[in-house]
Amino acid sequence: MERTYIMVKPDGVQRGLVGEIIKRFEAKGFKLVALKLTAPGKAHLEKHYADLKEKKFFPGLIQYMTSGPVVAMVWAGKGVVKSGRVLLGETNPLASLPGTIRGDFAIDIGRNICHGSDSVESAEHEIALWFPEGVQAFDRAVDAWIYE
Ligand code: 3AN
Repeated sequence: MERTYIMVKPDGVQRGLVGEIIKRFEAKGFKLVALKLTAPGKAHLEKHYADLKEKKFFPGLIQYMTSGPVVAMVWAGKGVVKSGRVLLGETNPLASLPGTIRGDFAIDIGRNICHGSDSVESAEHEIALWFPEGVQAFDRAVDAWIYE
């Protein structure tokens, strides 16, 4: 089954939005397969955002991302990478529709609450980076009620 890496960023954790974000992915029918509260250092975040390192906002991004703990999660399900990005909304919260997480709870691009992998390939790369210990497989009884 397809997997994606979803992260509640420090602002989302401080604002008490962890449950709200988990709730939306659960309600959709996706399966939570890994979760941890963690406060990674600068080097780890620089790896996560390596493709943005030439951007002007990069130092501010790393500072924001190391300002508090994050909730790192792996979610599984059919089409979860693309659908997860739809649930999150646009990178710029002001361009995000109501009903999306960023559309409902955020204003600034540099405080946009959550991260979601942008492709199946980057999802697997990010899962390996954030869960080097591996992700255990669990069966879930409701699958037959979600997939035909
Ligand atoms: P997304 O998180 O939607 O995949 P990316 O990968 O382009 O978007 O950007 C990663 C993160 O970098 C964003 N979530 C946001 O926190 C930050 N970011 C992106 N663009 C800007 C910008 N123009 N100014 C400040 N921060 C930005």
